[in-house]
Amino acid sequence: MKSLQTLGWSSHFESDLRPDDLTNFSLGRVTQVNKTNFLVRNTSKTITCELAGNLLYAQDEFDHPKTGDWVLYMPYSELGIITRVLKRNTCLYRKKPGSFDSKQVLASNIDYAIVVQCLEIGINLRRLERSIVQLKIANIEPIVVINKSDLLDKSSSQSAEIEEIKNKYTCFLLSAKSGEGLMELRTTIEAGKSYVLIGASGVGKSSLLNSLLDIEEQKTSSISSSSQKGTHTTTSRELILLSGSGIIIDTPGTREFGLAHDGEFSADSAFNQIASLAEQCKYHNCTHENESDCAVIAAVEEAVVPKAEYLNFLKLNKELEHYQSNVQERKNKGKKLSKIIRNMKKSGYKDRK
Ligand SMILES: Nc1nc2c(ncn2[C@@H]2O[C@H](COP(=O)(O)OP(=O)(O)OP(=O)(O)O)[C@@H](O)[C@H]2O)c(=O)[nH]1
Ligand SMILES: [Mg+2]
Ligand SMILES: [Zn+2]
Repeated sequence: MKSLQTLGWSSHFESDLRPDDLTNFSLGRVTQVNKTNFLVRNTSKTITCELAGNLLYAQDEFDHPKTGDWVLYMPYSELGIITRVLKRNTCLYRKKPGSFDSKQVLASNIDYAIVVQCLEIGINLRRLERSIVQLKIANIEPIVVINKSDLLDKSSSQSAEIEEIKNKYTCFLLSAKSGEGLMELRTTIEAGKSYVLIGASGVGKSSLLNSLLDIEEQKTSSISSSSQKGTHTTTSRELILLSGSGIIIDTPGTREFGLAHDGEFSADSAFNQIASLAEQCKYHNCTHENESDCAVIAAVEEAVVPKAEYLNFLKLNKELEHYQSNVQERKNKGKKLSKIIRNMKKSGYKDRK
């Protein structure tokens, strides 16, 4: 029998429990979301669950249970009926592909995200910065893994790129295949903490999880020789327990990782060097685009900050602003519409009199 802490339970969730909840319901953590049901793990087993009506018809899909959520359910024969999702501690989401103003949850109640890139497809610093901005928004600690170290070409620019990443982030260079460097990552994984693996298809997320488990739990397959891209082998988000250690969620490779956040947020927190330079800008609200006496622009001109990094910083900030203004626009439209409906009702009543 596992303890709740082994599954990632912490005092945060207790505050959302009502006095009779544990008498009336069972408690478990969602390990997988399928088309028509949910797998929920409790301290002794995994149960297939469905949604109670109030959740099934919830207005926002965002409120449906997601992999990593803690839920209350009512045992019903061999199944369970989920009645409530406990308030999320953290939630990793991205802009829903194809939408302008909605979010898609990738995993919830996560402490660390293992952002995987690999030497076979190539390191992409800009993509890494993008993921880290979204992780900062979600208050999730990033750990960078550069996989497939067995393919390292010392004569190429790879070593310099790896050094650059190591200087900026907690980073492990390893090979899920040969096991080289795996121990260093394994020893940093904390018992009872939740991790999510993210990165493009084919970088080796499932292979890494298999190596940490020492068994072939997750299906893997090689990247296409013609396109040099992964073949989207993992198709659902699945939570797996590492025996005596942490909890890991494997996810399908993402093609697009659009930024999404409803409130004000600047990419600064993911760009440490730019953030500390910004303190020396003349204007405290400097956008670092064209202001005079901007310490960031000066550092880019002197090549202290790489130009590509600076341009990505501006681009990610613009993307965040754009998302926020789309959300605002939708809210304003909603307000206008309800005002029209209110007025119509008022005049309707008058007409009837
Ligand atoms: N050379 C080498 N190949 C590796 C390593 N790790 C994984 N691979 C291979 O990379 C390919 C893709 O691995 P997966 O684990 O399926 O990748 P994934 O990130 O889970 O991909 P999706 O599920 O599609 O998102 C497989 O053929 C693995 O055998 C490694 O360290 N070195
Ligand atoms: Mg996979
Ligand atoms: Zn500035």
